[in-house]
Amino acid sequence: MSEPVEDTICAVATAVGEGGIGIVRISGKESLRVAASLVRLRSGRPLDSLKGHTLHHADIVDPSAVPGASGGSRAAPAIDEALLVLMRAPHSYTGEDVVEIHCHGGPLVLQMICEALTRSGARLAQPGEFTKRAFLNGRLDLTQAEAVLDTIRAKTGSSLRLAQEQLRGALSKEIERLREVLLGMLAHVEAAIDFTEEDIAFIPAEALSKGIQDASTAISRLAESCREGRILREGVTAAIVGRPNVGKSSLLNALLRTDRAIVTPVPGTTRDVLEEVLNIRGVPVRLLDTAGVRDTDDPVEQEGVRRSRAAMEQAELLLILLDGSFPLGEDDRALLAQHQDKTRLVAVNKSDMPGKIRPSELAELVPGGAVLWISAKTGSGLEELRDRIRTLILRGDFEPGEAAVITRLRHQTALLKAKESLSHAAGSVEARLSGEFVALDLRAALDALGEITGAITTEDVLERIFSEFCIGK
Ligand SMILES: Nc1nc2c(ncn2[C@@H]2O[C@H](COP(=O)(O)OP(=O)(O)OP(=O)(O)O)[C@@H](O)[C@H]2O)c(=O)[nH]1
Ligand SMILES: [Mg+2]
Repeated sequence: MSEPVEDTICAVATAVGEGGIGIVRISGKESLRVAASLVRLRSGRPLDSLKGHTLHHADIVDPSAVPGASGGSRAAPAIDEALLVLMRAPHSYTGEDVVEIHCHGGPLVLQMICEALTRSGARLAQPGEFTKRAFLNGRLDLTQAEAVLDTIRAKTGSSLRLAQEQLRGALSKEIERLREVLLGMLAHVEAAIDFTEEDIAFIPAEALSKGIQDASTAISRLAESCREGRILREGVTAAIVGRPNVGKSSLLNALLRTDRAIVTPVPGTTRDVLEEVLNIRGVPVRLLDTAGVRDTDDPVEQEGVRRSRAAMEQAELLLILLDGSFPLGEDDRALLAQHQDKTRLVAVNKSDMPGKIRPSELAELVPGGAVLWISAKTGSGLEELRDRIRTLILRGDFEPGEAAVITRLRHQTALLKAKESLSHAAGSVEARLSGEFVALDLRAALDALGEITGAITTEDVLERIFSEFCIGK
């Protein structure tokens, strides 16, 4: 664990650029003293007489701008008029004394305030340092700190719901529950070691094996939720692919409900890969529109086709589009034969025109046979397409909030480590080895679980997690 935090930090907490309001946040033992050097309350009261969780009208002045002017000088020129929020330790985000200056959101005003604060003894905060202090002071555990970042970055309602569940402790509680179970078993095993001469079986080997097995199953289930958690947090990349003129760009436009991509009756219209992020039933999807794939002598189109193939490699989901107003061609068949290992969705477009493709001939070419008939022009079938994309990506009817979910590889790695230790423990029980071996592995599993919440952590891990944050959070 780190040393206790001694210094006082400050940073602009609002986004860079012009805004109606800008907030400078100060946290640490010296927050009040540092703020007092440039804050004059309209009430005339000194800052240290104020109660926590109160709001005050104030003038912010720059004492350094007047030669010889001290902190209390009336001659110091004004930087801005502001509202000051005071939160006393431990009842603040960081658990320390926190002062927030809510001023006008101009970059110069905010910069001048931060400069004046640093001259008075505060230090500019590192990225995520306020949240790191909240963690070090026990206000949040690591999964909750990560959820703060996920809340800021959430792109869809489902991503936000997941982040909020985690912030409220859904994952922490599940990890804590698992730790309690393991601690219970460890207590029995250790008691049995201490009393070994009396040969008392504190917990029968069968019951111990079953307990370890159950905990291991729960850990596996949680580890598997990483896929859904990461998808909601980070999104997935989906590429619309097909031969020229099947309506790929029309489909991108229809899903986006804008005229983003050029659409013409000329085959080979799209040359570059276009990219847009959209919310499909709560899943953030990075959708790629690609050039139609065919053999061509045109060097520009050849480059487009090369990029389409690269997009196909990169995408986690392939939306293979066919043109229902034409019979299936060789290009279509070749495309359907590729990338069968990827998650794929086959859709037949232009269902508003007389159909030239028979469902039965497609059934042979599409493993599983699931094909959708849609029309990018009329919008027919697009709602079902959205449903299918979500079901395919999230595998089934996953809903955030129903069970604890992990959202990072960091969580999954720790869970798998815990599972491995449990499997060693189970082996020792089976082989009727001394309880000390079992206890060792149970403790290793407990430590691995503790890494998730930060009960066990290192400065490296903290550095990695908090450096992802913005400054001021
Ligand atoms: N009737 C009908 N026409 C469509 C539909 N979708 C697209 N089209 C037409 O098909 C033609 C080609 O559409 P695009 O969206 O440019 O096709 P694309 O697959 O992007 O073509 P490339 O960029 O050349 O590979 C245009 O004339 C569209 O208006 C549809 O659902 N029904
Ligand atoms: Mg196109």
